[in-house]
Amino acid sequence: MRILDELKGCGTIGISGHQNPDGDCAGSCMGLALFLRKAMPEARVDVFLEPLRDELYRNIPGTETIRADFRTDIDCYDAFIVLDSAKDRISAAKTFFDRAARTINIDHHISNPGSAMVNYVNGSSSSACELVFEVIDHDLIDARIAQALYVGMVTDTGCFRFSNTSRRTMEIAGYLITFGFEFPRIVREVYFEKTWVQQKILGKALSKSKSYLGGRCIVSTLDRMAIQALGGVGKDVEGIVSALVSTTGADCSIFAHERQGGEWRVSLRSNQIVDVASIAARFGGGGHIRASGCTIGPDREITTSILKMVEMAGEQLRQDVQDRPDM
Ligand SMILES: [Mn+2]
Repeated sequence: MRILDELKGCGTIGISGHQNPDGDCAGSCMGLALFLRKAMPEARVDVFLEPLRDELYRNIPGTETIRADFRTDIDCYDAFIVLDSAKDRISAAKTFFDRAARTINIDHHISNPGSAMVNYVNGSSSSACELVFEVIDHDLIDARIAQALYVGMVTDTGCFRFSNTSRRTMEIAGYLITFGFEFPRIVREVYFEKTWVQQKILGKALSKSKSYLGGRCIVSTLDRMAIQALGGVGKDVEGIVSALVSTTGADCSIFAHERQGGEWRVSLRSNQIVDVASIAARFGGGGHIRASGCTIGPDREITTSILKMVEMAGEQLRQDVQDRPDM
């Protein structure tokens, strides 16, 4: 797909991505918007996204033009583009999408059935930003566009660590950094940096963690009181479950934190063997083999539920040993 061919004759273009936008969502929307504003100077390009986390707002160029209030004076956009998700997760932008004369969906989630008139969905791509790079004209890329796309690639590949990182991903990232933006700062601020409160919460979770299955499953929990006592809120627990699974000898981790109303949000990770999606599914949740989550309602006892999850992980680990051929 060449995006300029798809948008020929369009005077008004809307762009949106999923709710609770991450680096890939915001980076792909802004990367594409900055490109279109340059390639089609006569056209009006509006971006609609929920408010961004501060580190994304600062590190993705052009974010000050985002319409976070989802207001516009345009009734029907000539074209509306959804990035990094299907049309069902774009909150208030759904109205603009439904009214638009032409709709386009660009996404790298394999579950996306293609929800627009024109679809470019590639489940083997690392990120929506990688797909945006493929559809724009490369002679118009500048440092701002390159930086926006780089942020998304860093976010969705875990800094080029996850298995979705391909040779093509590295080639594109290598090309983008030649535009001379400050990429070490982006990796630090977007990927590694935590607030002091978040660091203290992580410390608390690590210090009270428990080791099960001979060190192959590391578990920790934080109730609301514990998070509040350190000055934090629910979203400050992000990344804890990954820190737990990075323990030597561990294959999986479980982290649960209490939300309003006595509900617990449980996150599960694994490195190589345990299929945490199947465990989460047994508790009404879901996700990927290596990263999943579920919610345990107030009617269920969290400690008992977690012990059941550990038991299921243990069964999988034992099965794995049995399945291995004799050396
Ligand atoms: Mn993405």
